[in-house]
Amino acid sequence: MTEKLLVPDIGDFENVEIIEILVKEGQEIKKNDPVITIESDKSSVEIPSIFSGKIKSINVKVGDKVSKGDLILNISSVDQKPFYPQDVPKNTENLIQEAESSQKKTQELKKPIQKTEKEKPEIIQVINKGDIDPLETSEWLESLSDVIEKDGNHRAHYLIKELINKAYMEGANIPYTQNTPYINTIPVSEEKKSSGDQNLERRIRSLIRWNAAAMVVRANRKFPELGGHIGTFASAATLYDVGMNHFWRAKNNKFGGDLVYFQGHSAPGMYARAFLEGRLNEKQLDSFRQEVNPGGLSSYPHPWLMPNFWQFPTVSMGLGPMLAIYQARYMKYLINRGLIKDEGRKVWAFLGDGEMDEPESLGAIGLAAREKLDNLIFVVNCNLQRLDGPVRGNGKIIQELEGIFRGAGWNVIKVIWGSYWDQLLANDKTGHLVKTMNETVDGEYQAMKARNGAYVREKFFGKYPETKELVSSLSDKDIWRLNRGGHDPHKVFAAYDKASKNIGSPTVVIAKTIKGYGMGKSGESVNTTHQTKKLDVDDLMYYRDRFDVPLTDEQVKNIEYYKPDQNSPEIKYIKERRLQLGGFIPERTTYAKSIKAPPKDIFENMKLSTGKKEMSTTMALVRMLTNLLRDKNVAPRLVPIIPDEARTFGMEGFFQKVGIYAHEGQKYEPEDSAQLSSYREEKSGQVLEEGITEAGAMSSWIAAGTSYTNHDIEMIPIYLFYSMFGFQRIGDLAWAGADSQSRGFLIGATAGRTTLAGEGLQHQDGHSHLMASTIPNCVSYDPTFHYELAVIFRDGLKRMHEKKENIFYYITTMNENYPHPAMPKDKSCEEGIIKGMYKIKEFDKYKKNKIQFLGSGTILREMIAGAEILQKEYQIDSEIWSVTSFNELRREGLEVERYNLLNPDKEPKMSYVEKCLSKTEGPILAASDYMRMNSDQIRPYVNKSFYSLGTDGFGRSDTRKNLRNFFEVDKEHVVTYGLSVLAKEQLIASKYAKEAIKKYKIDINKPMPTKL
Ligand SMILES: Cc1ncc(C[n+]2csc(CCOP(=O)(O)OP(=O)(O)O)c2C)c(N)n1
Ligand SMILES: [Mg+2]
Repeated sequence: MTEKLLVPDIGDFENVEIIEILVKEGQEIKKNDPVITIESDKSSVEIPSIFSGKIKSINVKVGDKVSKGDLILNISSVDQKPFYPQDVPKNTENLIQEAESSQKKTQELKKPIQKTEKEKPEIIQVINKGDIDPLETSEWLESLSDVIEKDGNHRAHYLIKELINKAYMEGANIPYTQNTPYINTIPVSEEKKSSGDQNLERRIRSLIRWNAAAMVVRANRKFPELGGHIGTFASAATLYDVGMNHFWRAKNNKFGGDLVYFQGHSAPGMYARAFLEGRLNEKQLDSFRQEVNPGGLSSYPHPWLMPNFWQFPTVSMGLGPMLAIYQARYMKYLINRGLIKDEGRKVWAFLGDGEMDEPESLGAIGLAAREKLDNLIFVVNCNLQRLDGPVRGNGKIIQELEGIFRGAGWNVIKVIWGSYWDQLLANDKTGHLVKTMNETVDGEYQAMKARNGAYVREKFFGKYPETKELVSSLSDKDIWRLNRGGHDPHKVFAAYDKASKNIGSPTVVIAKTIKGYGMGKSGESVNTTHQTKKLDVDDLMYYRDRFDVPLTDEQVKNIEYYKPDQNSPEIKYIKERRLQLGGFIPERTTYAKSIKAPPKDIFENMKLSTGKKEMSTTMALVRMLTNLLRDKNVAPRLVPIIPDEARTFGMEGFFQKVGIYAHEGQKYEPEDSAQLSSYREEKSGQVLEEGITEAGAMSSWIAAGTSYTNHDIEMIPIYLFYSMFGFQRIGDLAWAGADSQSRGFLIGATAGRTTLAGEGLQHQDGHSHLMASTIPNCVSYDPTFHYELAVIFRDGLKRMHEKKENIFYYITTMNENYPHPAMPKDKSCEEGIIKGMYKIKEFDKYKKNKIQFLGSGTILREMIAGAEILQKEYQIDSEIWSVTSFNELRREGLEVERYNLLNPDKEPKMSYVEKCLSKTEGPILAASDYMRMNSDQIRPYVNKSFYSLGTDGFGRSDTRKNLRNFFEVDKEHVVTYGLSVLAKEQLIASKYAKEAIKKYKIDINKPMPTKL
């Protein structure tokens, strides 16, 4: 049966040009195979076949303009019924999905609720004050206790919810509560007990504490300038230890490994553990914070500096939480796309309570809940202090965080009180203890731990006669021993156990601890704890005694490390535990296979002239990506990342082509479902459509760019953004991405100060290249023509993903449409493009005066136009150089210069810039759509007069023409300044320049654009 394949609904476009025919007559094709590519002035999209079969005839050719309903080809179809993707009965699909998920839910509900043996009935707190009918209250509460006892928490929860619903329906005013009482979330009866040897674990923990502190103190004794932290790890030691001994599974040949984001300045604790594990030696510990010589330990987790150890840079507060969320999301993305197995791996992130002040820390928690990231566990160490003092002196950080995370849909587990409190809480029949706990603010809690038992008795328990009575039989010492949840391995174990088993939502464990735990007067719970890095002998003795470290006084005075013998129970235990959990953590390895760069011919059409056809480099990039999606090696590994700007960049074609990643699939029929580029969400979708979050998009880019180590699969992230909302917005994340050795492409689209005509000051970027240049492993380019882009991109693919160089690319693309010439035939052109400059054109008709023009990005075209005028109207010759990267040129120049200075007796080397320009004639005028500093970068490497034009100053909205005139980078200014430069060099008379100023109506009294 012969079928006609027609042009489908392509949205608002008509008469769209065909730029590629992807099939031949006689060819067998399958449903969904692309047959032609069409291109509007903004984007290019492939049209897929809706039949399988053999192509009988093709009715269109490249260059034809087509609209909806036009015949593309005839095909002898083997299909019984044509398949229209847009005809998928979404409702039916939804029904099936709903049925499946409700079935799953019922199954989950049916799962027997694990009944734990209860020693005694649940205690319900009763506060009598203000209760008009205490008897009725206690009947209700008893009923609730019975339900919990008989049918479990789920049933109780259900009944409470129903009661609340009913109350709403009846019009009752329900008080809003975001908090639970200030007690542990997990009742004692439900605590899972650790199978670990608690005595041995405590001894090990004590040694780790000691060695961590010793390492910091020793370093500072040698070099007081080095700094370091003791108090932070001291507060978090148990939180880490329980994870290390029982929960965190390492990567090995059988398992992908859990990913742990360690709190940056708790690094000393990780080194101290690695020392006991035999991974680091004393010499290395003694090189803490001395990283210049090999073997030093980095101050904080920096994968760049310790590439076999640290996996995640976290010390810039707020980045860790975001990166961890997007890492967990990316892990699910890889699973849902079928690229890695679902092994139940987890992402753990350790955060400080002060760190939660950072907007970034909380900025993505909604996404984590929305995407049901049950592979994510946050542990917030609430030691109630940050650097200067209390985090929430007048409030309670734990309650505040509980409310925020609960509101966002997280599973919240509070670990506030240690086991010594259990009995007291059980005896709190009047509820006054919990009342006191609720009423006491963090400032008081902190102060109490800086004092003693008597103080706590008076200030805390002394508030009510009932609480005073509760502790009447306890000594001050007993009261002092009442511990906090985060220091109690039992409570921490129970919390981690519950967190790891939680399904359907991310979990946050909010643990209460003491900053500088065990440091005594030198720094326990005092406002200056954070800065303590020196301990005197008395402090050290106290610390040793507090944790029973088996060192003599002499050894303490020498601040010796303590490492038990290889065969000691401690070392055997620590190793055995890690062996059970698959290996050491942290450890950074990679077993990813490289991705073969696509053959050159995939980019071949980008080396041809576009003739009269105009297009932007952004469009050329999208074309190129569409081509890459046909390369079987590259296609599945591309991770296109867009923060809600796909349409701005003409990438909407990707929605249908590869789908938008959505963990729930698509539960609705999109409004534009009948169109070719309709909004298609899919569980296995490839595009990460992030919504409006550049920080989130960058975090995804980092997750994908480090996939080769964290998931052992090399991926190619390509993140497209408004260039102004790149480095300027997420600079710190870019730095962390560089530290993480991310590989991938950052595309600063709509780039430059004058290409984005209408948008104005906040949108127009004239400095992103300068910011890119500050990152040592960021390779950046500002290409003008499509072939330059193709050469650069292919080289990037090769360097990063085939040869595994730890670099990343920043490429700017513009949204200005213009025709693109063919790539010059000169063999050195490709090399020049990659190195940063090549000669693109020469005017040499008159052989009198010559000037060298160096242009980059869109301004290169103004230079070419200006040079043409100079030739025609002023008989001035010129050579025009396309500078694809001032940044790369400068880097090479620096290196050569350094070599020459360090080798004064050797033949000097020539920088690439010098090689290009030293034999040329005339002065140099360079320009780009960025600040003058961009082109000024290469000034030192030329032995000629050098002048720069650029777009220094605030952007503003206007037409491109007016903007270029304003910033003095249009062809008229190129001509005028060119003449002026030649006059200054005394090569021509100044009258020519003066005439040009008049002719082009240039106001010489206009202030510098930087002042306007
Ligand atoms: C973005 C950023 N700003 C400031 C700092 C400096 N800084 C290091 S630790 C710290 C206090 C951290 O307090 P908290 O998060 O409560 O951690 P704790 O040490 O109490 O566990 C600050 C401000 C930083 N590392 N990163
Ligand atoms: Mg803190």
